[in-house]
Amino acid sequence: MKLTGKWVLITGASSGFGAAAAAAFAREGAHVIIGARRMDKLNETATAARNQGAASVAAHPLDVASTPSVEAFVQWIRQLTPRIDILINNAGGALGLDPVVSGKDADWEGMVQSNFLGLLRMSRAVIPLLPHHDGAWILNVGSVAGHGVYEGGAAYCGVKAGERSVTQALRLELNGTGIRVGSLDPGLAETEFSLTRFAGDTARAAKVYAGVQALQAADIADAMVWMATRPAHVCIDEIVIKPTDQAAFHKVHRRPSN
Ligand code: 8X3
Repeated sequence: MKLTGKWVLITGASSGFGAAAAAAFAREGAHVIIGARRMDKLNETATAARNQGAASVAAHPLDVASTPSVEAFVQWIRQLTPRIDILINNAGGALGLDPVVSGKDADWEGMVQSNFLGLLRMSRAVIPLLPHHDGAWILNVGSVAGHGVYEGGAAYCGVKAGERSVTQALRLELNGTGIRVGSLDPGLAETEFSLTRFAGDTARAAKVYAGVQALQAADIADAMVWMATRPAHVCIDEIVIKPTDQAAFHKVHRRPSN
């Protein structure tokens, strides 16, 4: 399926996978609509997408953790286009790596709001704009954390497992409409993910990727474009992508530094 002239909506597009996806779909000639909380960063994404040849680019503040913000965002979209062809639910992330016994309410609630409820809110608001043909698509960005657990990951792994449940429920609910639904679940990826998880502690974040040839945001955006461009009758339900160096959560090959 060609992406030229398709309307693609990407949440969490201020950095990482979302920003890379905006550039990648722009290169395909799509209309790119992006949302995120940080407008300064979002505007940088918009400029980059314009430079990549998007049919058009529009950016607007969006906090998926807030129903009024999601509703205002979709009202704004309705002034641009009556239809969205592709929704990429990318917003979310991890907050903290504490074991349950010392977990913080703010971290847990933040992760549930952005990763899990945010996904539900965005899907509810945008599904009415998706056409029932032509391979319309909802892509939820999950994680390998939705396929297993690790110490300190109870809440994050929980919401990412929840994301898979939402994806699978939507797949069932939308069967017969022609709307495709899938999940893309990355492993170790060098984005702002760890910086956010560790509240801006750059040294701790850098350790996560030390010696590992981690995934880059562009690798994930590349896979998104591949999934989106399958023929309309082909739905990629779920993809797990990890760095070659990461065989499992606790099995990561680290190269010695020179
Ligand atoms: C990010 C991957 O392994 O840090 O979603 O949970 S992991």
